[in-house]
Amino acid sequence: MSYECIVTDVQGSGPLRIGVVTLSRPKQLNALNDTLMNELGAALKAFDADETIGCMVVTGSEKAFAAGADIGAMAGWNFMDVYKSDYITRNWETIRSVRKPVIAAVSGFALGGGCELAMMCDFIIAADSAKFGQPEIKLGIIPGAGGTQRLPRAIGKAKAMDMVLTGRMMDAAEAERAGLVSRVVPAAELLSVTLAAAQAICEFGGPSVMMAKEAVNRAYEGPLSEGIQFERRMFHALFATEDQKEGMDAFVNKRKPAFKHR
Ligand code: DAK
Repeated sequence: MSYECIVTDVQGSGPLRIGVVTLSRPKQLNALNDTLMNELGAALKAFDADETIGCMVVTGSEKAFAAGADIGAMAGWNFMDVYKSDYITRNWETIRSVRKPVIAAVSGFALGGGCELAMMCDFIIAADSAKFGQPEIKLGIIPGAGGTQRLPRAIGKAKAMDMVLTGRMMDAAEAERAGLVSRVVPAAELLSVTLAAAQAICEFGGPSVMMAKEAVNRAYEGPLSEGIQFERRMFHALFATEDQKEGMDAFVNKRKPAFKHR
């Protein structure tokens, strides 16, 4: 499948492989327009439905993961344009319906919608060159793709307020200290480290990977008591899978498990 604003690729070895999506609007620092968001959603949904894919990676260029929503495209819109066309919700939320893990590999700028897109992924691995920010305030708007909600959950209210109200950028080291990213690696190793993490995920049992993602998202999005209840049900349900029998038998018999992803 060929796209205009993204490049897709399959990487890794073994029965389950890694679907990689690279954002590619280099002249605009991967600014996110409708075409790009439609293509990203379609590519992720296709990988999600593909039985041979176990994990996905979304990445950009060395200079920019994405410098935000396309300001040129938005500049002339009025309230009715964005409200009636359900701007953002209609194609930005697709990534949240993907059931397999999606890792963001971020190098360079992840600003505005770019930071929000990275936060919609399941976790972020950052290059030491990464810069995160929600600078929408400088454009007379506010974050509109979850930034005011996901950023405080990720880094706490004080830092989120600072970022959203001053529009300042946070470098990779600060982002790691604050809990926005899971690891920081040298820029040259970003893709290899991210692919290694994705490969490790691909080698675990598919049902437990999907249920683990669902359960962590409950913690992130809902109240604790509901999350605990959900986790318990998922945990119980995994005892109905072949992978649980295999994983535990392999441990007891001191051998490597051969998961069948069912
Ligand atoms: N959109 C369009 N083009 C962009 C862009 C963007 N967000 N960011 C950069 N570019 C373009 C620049 O215009 C420039 O194009 P040419 O002039 O070469 O044609 C090219 O990319 C290279 O950029 P610079 O020359 O500026 O490069 P520098 O290295 O000097 O600076 C920078 C890099 C990332 C610091 C700078 O480009 C910058 O500040 N960019 C804007 C960052 C920004 O403000 N991002 C937030 C965008 S607002 C909504 C929901 C969500 C949103 C909106 C509404 N609703 C629910 C309604 C989200 C909004 C946003 O994300």
